[in-house]
Amino acid sequence: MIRLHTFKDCLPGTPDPSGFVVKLMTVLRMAGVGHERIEVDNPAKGPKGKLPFIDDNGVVLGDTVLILEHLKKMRGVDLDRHLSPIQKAQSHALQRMLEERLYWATVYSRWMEPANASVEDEIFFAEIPWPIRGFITRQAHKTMAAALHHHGLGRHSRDEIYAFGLSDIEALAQVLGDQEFLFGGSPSVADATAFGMLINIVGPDIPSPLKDAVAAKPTLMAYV
Ligand SMILES: N[C@@H](CCC(=O)N[C@@H](CS)C(=O)NCC(=O)O)C(=O)O
Repeated sequence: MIRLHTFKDCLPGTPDPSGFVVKLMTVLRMAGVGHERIEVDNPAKGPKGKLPFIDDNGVVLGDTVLILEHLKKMRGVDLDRHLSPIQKAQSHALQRMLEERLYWATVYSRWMEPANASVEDEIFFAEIPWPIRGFITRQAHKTMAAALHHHGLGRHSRDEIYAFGLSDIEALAQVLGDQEFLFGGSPSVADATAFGMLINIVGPDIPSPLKDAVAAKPTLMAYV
C-alpha cells in the first residue's frame, strides 16, 4: 500500500492546499492505485523537504515527477501511454509552465497579498498557540518571500507577476479549446497537473486576478 504524505485537508474548496499534492492524488485516483493519505504538518519531513512524498513499501520518494517515474516502473502506471511523441513533448512543456510559473504566481497571490496571507495563517497555523504563532507566521512569510525572490518571480511588480500568470492561464485555455481533456477525450498526467493548479486557484475563497481570469473562462471552469 502506498502511503501518500500530504498537507492537512484544511482549505475548503480544494482537496489539498498544494497543487502538487492534488496532481498526485488525481493520478492515483485516475489509475485506480489504492493508497493511504497521511497528513503531515511539516514538509521538511519529506526526502526533498517538500510535499507530496510517498512511502511505497519502504521506498520513500519526493517530487511528483520522480514519484510518477517510480509508479510507471514498479506498478505500470502510465496515464500518458495514449499520447504521441509530440503530445508527450507538449505535455512536458505545459506541465513545466504550470508548475514552474503559474504555481509561483499562485504562491504570490496567497502569501504576498496581505489580506490573503492572513487567511493562510488561519489555515496553516490556527492550532499553534500565541505568542509562538506570531513568530511562526512571520517566519513563514519571510520564507515565502525569499523563495519567490530566489525563484525570480518575486523580483517583479505585482502587475507583472499577474500578467505572467494570466498569460499561462490563457495558453492553457487555448490548448484545451473545446476538448474534454488537454489531449482529446482521455485524461493524461497534464490534466492531473492542470487540475491541481487550477482547483487551488478557483476552489478556495482566496481572491486574486488569477482566480478572476480562470472564472472568466467557461471552458476552464467546466474542465475543473
Ligand atoms: N517539484 C515538486 C514541488 C513540490 C512543492 O513545491 N511542494 C510545496 C507545496 S505546493 C512544498 O512542500 N513547499 C514547502 C517548502 O518549500 O518548504 C513536486 O513536483 O512535487
